[in-house]
Amino acid sequence: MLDCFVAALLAMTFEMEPEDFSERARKLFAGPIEFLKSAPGLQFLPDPDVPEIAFAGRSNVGKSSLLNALTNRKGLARTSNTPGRTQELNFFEVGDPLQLRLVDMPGYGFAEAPKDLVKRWKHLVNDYLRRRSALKRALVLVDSRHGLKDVDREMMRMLDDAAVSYHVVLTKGDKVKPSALGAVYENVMLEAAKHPAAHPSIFTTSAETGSGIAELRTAIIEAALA
Ligand SMILES: Nc1nc2c(ncn2[C@@H]2O[C@H](COP(=O)(O)OP(=O)(O)OP(=O)(O)O)[C@@H](O)[C@H]2O)c(=O)[nH]1
Ligand SMILES: [Mg+2]
Repeated sequence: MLDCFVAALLAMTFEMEPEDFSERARKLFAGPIEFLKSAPGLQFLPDPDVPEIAFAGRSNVGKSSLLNALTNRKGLARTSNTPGRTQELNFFEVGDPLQLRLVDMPGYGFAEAPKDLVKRWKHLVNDYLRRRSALKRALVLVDSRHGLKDVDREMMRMLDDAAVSYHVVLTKGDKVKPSALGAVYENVMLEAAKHPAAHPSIFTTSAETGSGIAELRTAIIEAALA
């Protein structure tokens, strides 16, 4: 009788133990990951059958590079020095069996963007953010050298309005001295705290050195699969 009670108690304790998301994240990101498709409009989206995590940020901020660093694959997402290279919603499938999708969104805010392109981008992204039930979290990438710009604030408001929770992620951390990085981090923290959908955890990353990448992987898995 007592044995049964102890066994039940043990089982409960075991069940209640928090999952080790970092180990789960490490395994998933080391496993099968494939590019699925580029969607130029909502009618081309895959079935919303698994959780999605979307990557947003100014053109050239390092979205595609971060995707490659997270997945440890150099050429998974196309990177380039030409702003505005990514124009569609690019879907990447993680896990076999499929566990989640990463979505590389078109970059915003480059000076020479034609007006109709900006308009098209806004429609596509806004529709996706507002209608996609599978979207569990967004990452708003911000260049460590520049901090938040008005276009980033606009993106954050768009996410607030669509009620999509997001992490601000500082990119290219290797390009900034630690003291300057600390100041940018502080400013971003203070400003993000005023946005209803901004998550309090902010990440500092470098696709070049790999710093902050494992932590971000864990946050992604926690947001998608918790
Ligand atoms: N030093 C350094 N360079 C980086 C880092 N991340 C990206 N870059 C460089 O920044 C440039 C732009 O990177 P991308 O990953 O193509 O940027 P993107 O945000 O996907 O750009 P679009 O698709 O045009 O919106 C490339 O030359 C990258 O090599 C980083 O962490 N450190
Ligand atoms: Mg890109």
